Amino acid sequence: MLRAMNRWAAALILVAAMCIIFYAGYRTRDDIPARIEQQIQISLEQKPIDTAAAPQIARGQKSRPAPPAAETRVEIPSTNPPQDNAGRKPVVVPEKDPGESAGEPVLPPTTVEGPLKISYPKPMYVGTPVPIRLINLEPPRAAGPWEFTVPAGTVNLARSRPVTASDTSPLLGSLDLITDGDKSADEGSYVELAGGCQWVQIDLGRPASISCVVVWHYHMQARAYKAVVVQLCDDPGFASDVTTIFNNDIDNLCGLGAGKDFAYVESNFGKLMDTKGSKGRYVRLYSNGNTSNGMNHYIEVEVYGQ
Ligand SMILES: [Ca+2]
Repeated sequence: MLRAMNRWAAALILVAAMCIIFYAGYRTRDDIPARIEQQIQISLEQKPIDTAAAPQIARGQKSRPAPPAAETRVEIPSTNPPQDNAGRKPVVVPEKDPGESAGEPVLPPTTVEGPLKISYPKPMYVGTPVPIRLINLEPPRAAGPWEFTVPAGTVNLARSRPVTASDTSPLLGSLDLITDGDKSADEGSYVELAGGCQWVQIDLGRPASISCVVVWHYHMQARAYKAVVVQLCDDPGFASDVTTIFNNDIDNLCGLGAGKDFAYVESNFGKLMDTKGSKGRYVRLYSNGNTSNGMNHYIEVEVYGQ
């Protein structure tokens, strides 16, 4: 009898133990989604890694862990132009070349050896021609463009370059008119210097090999300028190593020595002077009045070289 009761007690204990184990397993399975959700929430609330506070690379360690990628902001350009507050489109001002002025456009350097291309102003002779009496006046030349061959890389080195003069206070105009590219003879397009022997000087900015110089003194009237002398030098004071490329000052009025070149009549084609590749940084041009009056004038000077 006692042995039978022990069996029943053991069976009850075994059944109770199984029920407890089954119940515990059931609770554990129900908790899994809740715990996963809690872990995800904790991960989302974690702050970014502070790279400054991150441990330094230990000796022998090849590299530190890569820091979290920085936020990349992608700007999507608008297809509409920006507008001001009034909804109006802004005025677009085109960029201007520093060397650009009211004159002719700056031509690019020549790419091959060939004819020099010069932009000429329109002829502007007006009034009654004044008789020209010079014993060294050249024979009449057929009016037309100059035919002159220049090497590759030739450009007008004088364009927009600074100009100085013996007469620092011109009677009309200003010295910058001499290199501004405007070759008109209209009022406001030329500079008038005082009478007597005067010079103007262009700084090319660097020593250059010069093929030719083209000069427009004043072409509103058929006249010739006297004592025209053109020189090149690397010294702005023209104290030494001066190269004279043109001199028709047969009476040595400017004190630079008597020249043998011909005097010439002004025209819209200007006067081309062959410098035969002479070198220099500064170009100085002298004159001593003209056959109409005692003043000295310049419309434009071009210096073609490399
Ligand atoms: Ca000019």
